[in-house]
Amino acid sequence: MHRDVSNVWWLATVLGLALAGCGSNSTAPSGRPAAGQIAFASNRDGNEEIYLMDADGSGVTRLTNNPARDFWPGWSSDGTRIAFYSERDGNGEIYVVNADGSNPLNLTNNPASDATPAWSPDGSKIAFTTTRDGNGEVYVMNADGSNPRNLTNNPGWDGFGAWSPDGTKIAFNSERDGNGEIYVMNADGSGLRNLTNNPAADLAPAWRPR
Ligand SMILES: [Ca+2]
Ligand SMILES: [Ca+2]
Ligand SMILES: [Ca+2]
Repeated sequence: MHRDVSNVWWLATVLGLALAGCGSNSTAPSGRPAAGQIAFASNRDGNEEIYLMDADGSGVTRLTNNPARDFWPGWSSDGTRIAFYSERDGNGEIYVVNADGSNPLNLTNNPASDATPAWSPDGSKIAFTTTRDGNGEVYVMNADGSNPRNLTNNPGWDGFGAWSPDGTKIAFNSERDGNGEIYVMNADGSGLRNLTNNPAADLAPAWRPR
């Protein structure tokens, strides 16, 4: 089943957006708010952009600024960078920007939709969903965009890769049996296992952190 992953904005909303801590507003030794910061998407300027705010809602900063849709923020585990989805070149691509908004980099470049970036726990790789092969697949690329490779490779819709905390496995959503199921595979695509098996839609896996 072909499905354009750019049309699942609703799912990003259902899943919740990238949350990094909650609590008081004091400053940690790192210089960041002790309670953390929250990346989110908003169309308050007329189209979707990536924003950052402190956990009490203060310090709102816009990290992107272009007329296309930018959403789906995902933090690097060290909190220095945010991967996100953007349509600024006319179709969905994965970009990365520093947490201060500097140095935006385009990591994918093809006419298909590339979406749902998820950073590996060690920061070296980014999993994403792409339709470049004609249907949704889970790909992994190096964090600089090099060496993209297809981990799923079947005619059903596969997407929404989620890393295990130790970085050895990726859970994902697949419709290869005709409806949504949760699967898990090793981070190189081997060792595929089907974890759910029922006629209802199972989707949007999220691995519990350590
Ligand atoms: Ca925008
Ligand atoms: Ca693309
Ligand atoms: Ca597929």
